[in-house]
Amino acid sequence: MKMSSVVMAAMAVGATVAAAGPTWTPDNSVFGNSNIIAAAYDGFVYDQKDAFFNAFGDYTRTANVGGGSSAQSLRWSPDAAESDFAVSVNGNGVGYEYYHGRTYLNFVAVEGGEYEVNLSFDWQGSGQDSVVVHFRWFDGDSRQSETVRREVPSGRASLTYTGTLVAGHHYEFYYYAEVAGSGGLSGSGTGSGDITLHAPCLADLNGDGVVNTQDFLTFLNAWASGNLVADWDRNGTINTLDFLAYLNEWAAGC
Ligand SMILES: [Ca+2]
Ligand SMILES: [Ca+2]
Repeated sequence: MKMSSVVMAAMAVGATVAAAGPTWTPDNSVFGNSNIIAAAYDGFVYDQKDAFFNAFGDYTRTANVGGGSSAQSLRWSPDAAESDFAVSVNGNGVGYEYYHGRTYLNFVAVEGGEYEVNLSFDWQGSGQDSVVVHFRWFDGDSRQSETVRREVPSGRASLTYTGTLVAGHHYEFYYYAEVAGSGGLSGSGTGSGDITLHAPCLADLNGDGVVNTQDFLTFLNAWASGNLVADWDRNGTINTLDFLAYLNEWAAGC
């Protein structure tokens, strides 16, 4: 190994401290209760079914009008939020119609870190003007927000978004999938909305997103030189157990 790579690896060790992963807990102190809404409007009649909650759990609602329906389910856990959307429309409506499932997740970020959103809705039918998926986050502490939206004239709308939670901040995540038309809407659609909290990749010591030989050399240098970064089991001493513990995570990758 060249001396320069040893020095660079040692510098990388000194500059990199693995962060804890993001965690969230339901919280209604800023934005009120979380909610899922199934809604259906056939031009004559509007039906909306809500489920309000302030806890992790499974929630399902279905709205029905004129033989059409809009259903939404949510499974919210400490690791993720997973939603499913299902719409069925039979062409009996007149004029402007829409069918959607909406979710409001209100929570506090206990620990900060990265999350990923994947939203998609696939409509197979006729009479539609738009197929939409929409995601917005609002930070009640910094008062910042961002909206990501995809709209297509037919077929499948989808979006992916990556964001970062700040520890201690209160958030509202709002997302929905919708099909709307202005005459003779008919068909069916299915979709999903997933929010995943990314566990940190601890073995990626230089933080470049991949686990490879460079990370291993970085660890090896820290271990050989007694750098506390190599105290992988955090017991205050650096020995063979730390080497084996790191080796396991390094072999597992991310
Ligand atoms: Ca790496
Ligand atoms: Ca140790």
